[in-house]
Amino acid sequence: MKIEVEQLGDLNKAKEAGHNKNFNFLSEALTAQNKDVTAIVNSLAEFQVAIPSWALGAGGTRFGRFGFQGEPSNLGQKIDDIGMLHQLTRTAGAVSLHIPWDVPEDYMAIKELASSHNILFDAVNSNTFQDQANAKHSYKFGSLSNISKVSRDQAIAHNLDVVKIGDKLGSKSLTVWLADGSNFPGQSNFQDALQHTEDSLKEIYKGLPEDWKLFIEYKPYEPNFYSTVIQDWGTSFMLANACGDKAYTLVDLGHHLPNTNIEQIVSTLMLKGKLGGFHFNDSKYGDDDLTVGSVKPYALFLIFNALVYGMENNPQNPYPAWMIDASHNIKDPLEDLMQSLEAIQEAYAKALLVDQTKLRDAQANHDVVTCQEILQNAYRTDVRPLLEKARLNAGGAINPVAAYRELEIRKKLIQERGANSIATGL
Ligand code: LRH
Ligand code: MN
Repeated sequence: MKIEVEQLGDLNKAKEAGHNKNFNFLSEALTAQNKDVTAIVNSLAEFQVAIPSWALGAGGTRFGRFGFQGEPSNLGQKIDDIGMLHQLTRTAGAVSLHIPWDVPEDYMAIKELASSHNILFDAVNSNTFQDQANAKHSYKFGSLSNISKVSRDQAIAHNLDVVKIGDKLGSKSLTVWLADGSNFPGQSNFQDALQHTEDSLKEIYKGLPEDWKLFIEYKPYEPNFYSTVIQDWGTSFMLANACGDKAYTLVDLGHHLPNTNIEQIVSTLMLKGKLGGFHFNDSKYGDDDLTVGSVKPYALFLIFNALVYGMENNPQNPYPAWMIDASHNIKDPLEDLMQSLEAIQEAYAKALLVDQTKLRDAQANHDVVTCQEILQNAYRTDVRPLLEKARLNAGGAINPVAAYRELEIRKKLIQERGANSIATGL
């Protein structure tokens, strides 16, 4: 569904006075600190996050799923929903497809629809953690790591098919996440599993078009609960190096054991030129896939501080891929995604306020107190007027969630799609 530009204009009109007052106040304060407000606003506008095609309906757990009315029941409707998100936020300019959940029926039609919404195709995701109905060999005991060669070959072939699908859509990267591992001590030979995985990834790597990237996503546990073959950043980093220059590590924020220092992992990967991209979400315990910034916003800020430093000082690392990977168990998926996009932009804006030079000087003088002051001054700055300005400049909504509700978009989607339409995905 498309929102009429006039409708958006009217909604913004009602909020413009408040926005201008806050924006002018903040700009004055930041300009006094020699911050280039226009440059920061432009950086926010350029920062585009890919929306996961598998997170546009209600998610669930093994204990149940509470459906959300008006869900998109095909890829076209998913692209339409992302188009609506992009119209309001101006920062959701891409989609990350999951195969086979979202195989296009008509490639031309889907490409035209996506470009009509200014939506690009970011990384495509393979799926060797579920057995497809017509599958010859099961992934119950693994895919790329499986002791049985026929299962490994089937998984390699699937990944090469996913690359072909992405290539037809204009995608330039493949994300491989493996559920492979074991549930009990003694169940698998760790070395065989890792070596099979490395050899299998190298076969997939050989099939990558010249200008493509391979993202290797790690995760400590789930669905296997004793061991996971690609369990941590080090294993992913090792496998990426074994594959070659086009292979990188993908950091899913929810894929870390409690209290892991993720910003240090990000710094290390960027120094080594192997940070491929992100799956943004938040979590309290495990891979909870909660709204970005809803539980640990300061941790997200510290990660963006490491990212901004890396993007300014590590030309050896390519521009990372920004993607959300969340599951909406109780919230309206579209409102949840808008809150996540806001939290990502907010963390990025605050990180852009960190005076990296002053921080280096304070670090050099072991002035630990000043180091913290520099970080927390940035973090404690209410940057929301900058986000609003970036959206306004790009024709978006000053307040996307408020606009979504005032325009009764969910109600219209239910009228259009019915109450029982269900989205493919998690
Ligand atoms: C695994 C994961 C992976 C996706 C899946 C939907 O937990 O993060 O990125 O394939 O979620
Ligand atoms: Mn993920």
